[in-house]
Amino acid sequence: MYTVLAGGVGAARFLRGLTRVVSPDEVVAIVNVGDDLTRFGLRICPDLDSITYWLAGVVHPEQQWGRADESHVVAQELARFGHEPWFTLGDRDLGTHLHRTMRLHEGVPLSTVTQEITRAFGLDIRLIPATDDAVETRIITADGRDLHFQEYWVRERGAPQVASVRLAGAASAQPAPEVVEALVDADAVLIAPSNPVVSIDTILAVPGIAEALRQTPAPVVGVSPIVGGEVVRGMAHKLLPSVGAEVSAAGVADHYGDLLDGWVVDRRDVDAVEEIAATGVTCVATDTIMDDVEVAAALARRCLQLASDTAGPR
Ligand code: FO1
Repeated sequence: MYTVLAGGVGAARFLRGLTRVVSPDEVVAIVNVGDDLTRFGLRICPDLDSITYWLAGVVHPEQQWGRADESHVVAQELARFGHEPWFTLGDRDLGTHLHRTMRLHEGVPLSTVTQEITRAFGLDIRLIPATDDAVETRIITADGRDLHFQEYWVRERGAPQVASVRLAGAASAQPAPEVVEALVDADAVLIAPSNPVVSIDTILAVPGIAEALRQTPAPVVGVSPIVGGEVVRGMAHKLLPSVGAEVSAAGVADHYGDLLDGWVVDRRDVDAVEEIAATGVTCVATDTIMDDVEVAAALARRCLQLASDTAGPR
């Protein structure tokens, strides 16, 4: 079993490659739920849905979230009532949110509903939300506001300066069923090139998950989301300074610290390999920009190779 800590699009691209290299039914992704929100009474789980839509081949090709061939009839009708359209929900996408919300109201846990959704999209990979409990990434801005992650990123377009980030509800949250087992019993644990602060740290903030990662006998190998000192996509460059981390491949490795056995950086960061290796983390450089699935598959193969090279008692 190959267990991946996953955020949104970076993780989706990586998982598309990994599922070319190993059988999808051997892959478990533990997915961030800190971005989740309720709009119009509907529960929306952007990272779970982005991964599902990517792997099912139905993601919107330009946006890279939401559905391809999407229409917005419902959003237009909502605008009629003056509902501010800052978070767009397409008609096809709404089907997923309606099903999820209905099942959650019936008392079915998010992890079970997620399995129903992935099966309905024909996926064999296992996606597990980090927790079934309500947790929420909050962005504290330099001007003292406390925003939901989506208010910061979508409504305010990531413009406010970030003072700190917290996962509200984390202290009393529990890992979803099988999350700890997926880490402890894995052959390898891979950390996708997702946002370290609002995707991976929020998974690790759920009590018991970081501990399982430290305890697992499996090698833990991560991929840098920072290439040449710049973020590949998203907002990691705006958030890393808020946790005192440098915006570089070495900075993110240092942020994960002793969780890592191996770290994969892009060829453009080959100069950082020695510095990272000096900290005791085995480091290699390869192509990490997953514009096509062949690159993603080669990257996944390299990660598994590194995992087997670093396997053994820690
Ligand atoms: N991102 C946007 O920039 N604008 C949107 O209106 C928007 C709507 C949306 C609806 C469903 C969904 O699953 C994702 C959506 N996203 C939207 C993407 C999302 O905000 C983020 O990119 C992720 O949360 C970060 O991983």
